[in-house]
Amino acid sequence: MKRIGLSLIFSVTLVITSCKNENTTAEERVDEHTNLTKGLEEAGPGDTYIEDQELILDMEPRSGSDVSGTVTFTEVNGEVTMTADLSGLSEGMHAIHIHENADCSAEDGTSAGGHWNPTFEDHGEWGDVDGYHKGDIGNFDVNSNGEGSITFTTDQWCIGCEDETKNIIGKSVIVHEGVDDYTSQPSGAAGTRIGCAEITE
Ligand SMILES: [Cu+2]
Ligand SMILES: [Zn+2]
Repeated sequence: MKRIGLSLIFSVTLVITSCKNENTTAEERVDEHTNLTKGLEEAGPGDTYIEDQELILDMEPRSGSDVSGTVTFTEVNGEVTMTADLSGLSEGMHAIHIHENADCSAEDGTSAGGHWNPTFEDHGEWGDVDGYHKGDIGNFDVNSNGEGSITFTTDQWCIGCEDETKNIIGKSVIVHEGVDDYTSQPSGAAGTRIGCAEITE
């Protein structure tokens, strides 16, 4: 399942400004707010709006695993948020990265290539002053039911923009059996690739 949603959300500032009537009750303000939002959705060209883009990807099992779930990317106001909701994993910490190719065809996920590293830095923990890959999301925890989730937000990615040091389209999300040690080169010694999702529009 892949879905691209493109919706227009009108400026929050406009809505908040218009809801500042101190003589109304909270309930009335909610009504006012709802009506105003409806009104703005029908507004004409030239009005302020924020473009909101969303990709929903299925995580496919690799290397004989039972991994499943979804990975969602949403871009709002120059920031991309990734949310992965996964199951079928072993309990404990697992690495998750963006790898350089949108190609999950290999049974062991190796077709996805190495970590996405458009700025040619060393592997590391996200934000490390000594460098890190743009795909170095990190680790997430999985409970005793085999379920785990992670939410990650950054302004260093975009969905389909011109800047190839930021554009996540054409890459893939890989989940590993092991833990990223944030030190070993070139990929944190995270082990077998047990899940793969191609990031395509
Ligand atoms: Cu990886
Ligand atoms: Zn890396």
